[in-house]
Amino acid sequence: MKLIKQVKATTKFAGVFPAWGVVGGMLLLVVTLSTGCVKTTGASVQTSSKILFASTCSSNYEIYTMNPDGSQVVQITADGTDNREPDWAPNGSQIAFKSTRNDEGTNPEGDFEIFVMDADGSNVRQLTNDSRDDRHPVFSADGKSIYYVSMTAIGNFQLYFVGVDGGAVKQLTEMVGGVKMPAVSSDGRWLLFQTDGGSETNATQEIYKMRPDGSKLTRLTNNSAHDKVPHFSPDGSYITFQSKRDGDYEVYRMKADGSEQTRLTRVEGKDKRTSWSPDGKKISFQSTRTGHWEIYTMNQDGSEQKQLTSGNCDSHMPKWSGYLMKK
Ligand SMILES: [Ca+2]
Ligand SMILES: [Ca+2]
Ligand SMILES: [Ca+2]
Repeated sequence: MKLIKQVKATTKFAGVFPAWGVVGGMLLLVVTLSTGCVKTTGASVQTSSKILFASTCSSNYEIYTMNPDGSQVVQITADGTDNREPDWAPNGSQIAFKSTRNDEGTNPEGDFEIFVMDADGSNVRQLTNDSRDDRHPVFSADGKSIYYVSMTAIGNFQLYFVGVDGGAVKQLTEMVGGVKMPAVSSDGRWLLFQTDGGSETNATQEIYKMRPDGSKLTRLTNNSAHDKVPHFSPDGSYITFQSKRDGDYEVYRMKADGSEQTRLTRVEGKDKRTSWSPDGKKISFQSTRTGHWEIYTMNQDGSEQKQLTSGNCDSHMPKWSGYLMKK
């Protein structure tokens, strides 16, 4: 991948700013261009919940936030590289993400590395430094560490762990076929992930949970279709996930022990990548039902599905802040 220097990308960005549509109310773009850089309001700790997402609306993947009703869209990154898979720190003060940035510095291969930045996009720190693909960063419940997956020497992905302040990385899984998409329970006692299936096992992707120390590994789904991208509800009683069991990717919900698997979406197009509001009443997800990837919310029973983003581009990977906040 050819990377663009930050100063050039910023200039280009200012000229082709995305045209956000208006869906379900006013969608206000709050960006101040100051000396060629995107400036945000940048509070250190959040006092209200925001939805974090990645979007191609400025031509490459950049990271944005918005209010849970779709208003007040703020662009957080603008360096012209590939910035995706953002995740909130428990108190909303920091964002973890993956990026191909720093190709002229600490990431000469231009592969995906794991980064952490302050919530206003400042103070970016690179946590991994290798030539392999690093993906799916999520904060631990205490906010001190990041779980992520990294490609191993044999080409599958396994779960790793690194401190937010850097330091040595630690491998947590060694599963046949590999694992992806870790998620953390709000009390920090459980990890969720999907097995990766693929050519090594010729198996479907299925959802597992385990303790962070690797004990109590439990398979939660078991069928002939892919089940993937699990997320706990804030109280840990439910898990949302996506499945192809009915022929089209839909969002499902199950109890934390794998029982009562219930379909929540019934729309043509892919419905994927859930996250929960901090009060456990709403679920955000992404869908191709309009032809582009757009971000939606719905009640936790699947009712009142509402489109938040709209544009001639794709918006992905919503993460609702406050999920891990201590009540
Ligand atoms: Ca890497
Ligand atoms: Ca690298
Ligand atoms: Ca669907």
